[in-house]
Amino acid sequence: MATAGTVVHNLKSALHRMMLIRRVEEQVIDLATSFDDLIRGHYHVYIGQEATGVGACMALGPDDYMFTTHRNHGHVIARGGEPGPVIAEIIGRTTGYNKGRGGTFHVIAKHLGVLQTSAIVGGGVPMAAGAAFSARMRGTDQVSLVFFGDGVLEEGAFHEALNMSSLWNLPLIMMCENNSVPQEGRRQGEYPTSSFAATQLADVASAMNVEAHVVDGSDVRQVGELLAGLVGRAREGEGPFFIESRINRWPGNRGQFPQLIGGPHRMAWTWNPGTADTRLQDWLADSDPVSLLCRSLVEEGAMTRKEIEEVDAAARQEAEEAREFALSSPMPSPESAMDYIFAEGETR
Ligand SMILES: Cc1ncc(C[n+]2csc(CCOP(=O)(O)OP(=O)(O)O)c2C)c(N)n1
Ligand SMILES: [Mg+2]
Repeated sequence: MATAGTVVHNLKSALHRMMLIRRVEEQVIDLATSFDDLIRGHYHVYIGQEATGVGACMALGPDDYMFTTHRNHGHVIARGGEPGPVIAEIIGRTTGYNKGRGGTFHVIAKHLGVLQTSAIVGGGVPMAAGAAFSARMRGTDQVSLVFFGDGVLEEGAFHEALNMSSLWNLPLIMMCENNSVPQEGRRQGEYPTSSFAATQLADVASAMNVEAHVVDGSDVRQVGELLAGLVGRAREGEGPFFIESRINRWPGNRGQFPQLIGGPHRMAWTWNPGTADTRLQDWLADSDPVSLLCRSLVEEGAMTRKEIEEVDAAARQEAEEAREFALSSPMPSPESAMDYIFAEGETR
């Protein structure tokens, strides 16, 4: 049974994971902007969504499955991935989790139950339903959790997987990260575009007899507690479940490419949002999951500012070392271009 002590311990490790994600993503943005062609094409970061990934992954067991999207870096670290092989994968090095073959969109980590990723909007949901079906067929108690964005509800693959997983009571958890930007007349978290007919995303799941929940995506405790209950119930055969995690998008993620407004995050901004760039202030005060957790831990007397800053310094150092590890790792040789194409080859 969880005691107050274990709750604080879990929150400290959640804080560390969330800070690690943020510091690694800052390195990714720096690598993409300081070097030509190190990351080829587009890339996406998970800054501002850390509480959803970490809170959800805290609830999973070691044998469970996790599927992710174009924002996979943060999900893989939330699941326990090491930052070195994650950054190495992103920049295409042989020491990456997928030996540099996947790049930023495909940080696949089979040893963590991350069997595949999909940058196709909606692509992860049927794969996750398939893994849940496989667990059912094999008689295991594994759960399959899939992260996806609100845009996925516009894709047919989502609706087919929702329907089949409901009919078959699959141990599937559909975690929708709704980071849509609120528009006038809509409350935060309501879907703002004219290209989706439902106002409340959860209604879509409910119509398919899938139990649906809405959670504050800036609050790692809320996400963690909800998911702990749902993962346990999915294991007992009560799935599937749909969750809408409402996220106020990080202002640096509003353009086509991520932008570190005012540079890497400073802890002074956490303690006093008014010291940050004006574009960040409201977000830091009301919505930044890292800053909200830091301030609440201090207010509750669970940690001091100094202790929190030490956790951050450790995360920053890990991210810097991961960057150096990745940059000093070799690119795959041209002769190896045909390796790992077929299943009988060496896989990790
Ligand atoms: C089927 C498909 N259509 C379009 C795209 C291009 N695309 C990449 S990310 C993205 C936005 C997805 O929105 P959402 O699922 O809400 O995720 P977010 O980026 O907001 O986290 C789009 C349209 C794609 N990858 N796949
Ligand atoms: Mg979105």
